Amino acid sequence: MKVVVLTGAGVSAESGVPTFRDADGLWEGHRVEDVATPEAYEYQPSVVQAFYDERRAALAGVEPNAAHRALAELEAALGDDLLVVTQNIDDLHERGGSSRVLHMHGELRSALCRGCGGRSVWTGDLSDYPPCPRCGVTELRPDVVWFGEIPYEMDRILAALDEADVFASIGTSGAVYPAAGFVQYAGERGARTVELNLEPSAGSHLFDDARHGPASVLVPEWVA
Ligand code: BJW
Repeated sequence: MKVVVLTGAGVSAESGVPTFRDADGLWEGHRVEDVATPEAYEYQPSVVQAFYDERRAALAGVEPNAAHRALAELEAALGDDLLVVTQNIDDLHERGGSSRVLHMHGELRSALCRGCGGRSVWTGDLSDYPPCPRCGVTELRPDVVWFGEIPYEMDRILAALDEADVFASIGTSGAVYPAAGFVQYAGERGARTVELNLEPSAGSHLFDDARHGPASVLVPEWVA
């Protein structure tokens, strides 16, 4: 049985990582659609860099929760037949024991060179942006996907959805495309679709099965 799991901010919420669109969302009063853009970075690079520096530093103080661990157990059972596609830029799936993880919106622990396009391990600290290890130019930016940019790994994700018997969406509001379209894409190709989210998402009606509650409870139940 081939399974594709899509995760969003809700899967890390109980680890203490804020979500984007809940009341105590990440951008403190700003709509994420207004600030998670290349234009916002052009206009106020130091503000945006500081925001990601803070989130990178905060990673050290959070741990994977029962939902991350349950998905690692599912990988132990299914092996290559499980693929986790995460919109999250934290590393909690990996620290929870998963290895088959695609970060479609990038990663906090990675840097992207605006000069050569190379991706490298992030080594900078607050406001200390090192030169690109590949081309030597100091043009590193957070390696994350902002609105208007193309998410990573789309070919591999769509290929996995083509083959999936089950598609599960966990802890995501369904507000952002292309991830929000995966349920329809997978369903049309024969996958059984399930939503596990605190509350009904924007596309909840598109799923064959929708279960609502905290991921730390729902995911272990679903995996068992
Ligand atoms: C719990 C819980 C608990 C809480 N347990 N659950 C018009 C129509 C259609 C599309 C577009 C359009 N206009 C523009 C577009 C495209 C645009 C888009 O979607 N815009 C929308 C605003 C409409 N998309 C893009 O631009 C994307 N690129 C693109 O489309 O390129 C074209 C292309 C695609 C494919 C192939 C070829 C070409 C890029 C989108 C980039 C999004 N970037 C961000 C920032 C990343 C870096 C960072 O982290 O800072 O990604 S924005 C932000 O939203 C972040 C997230 O990954 C993403 C999704 O958020 P998520 O994870 O769903 O979080 P929340 O907060 O929204 O929801 C949390 C959920 O958890 C809630 O439902 C809670 O209830 C729940 N929850 N606690 C379980 N304990």
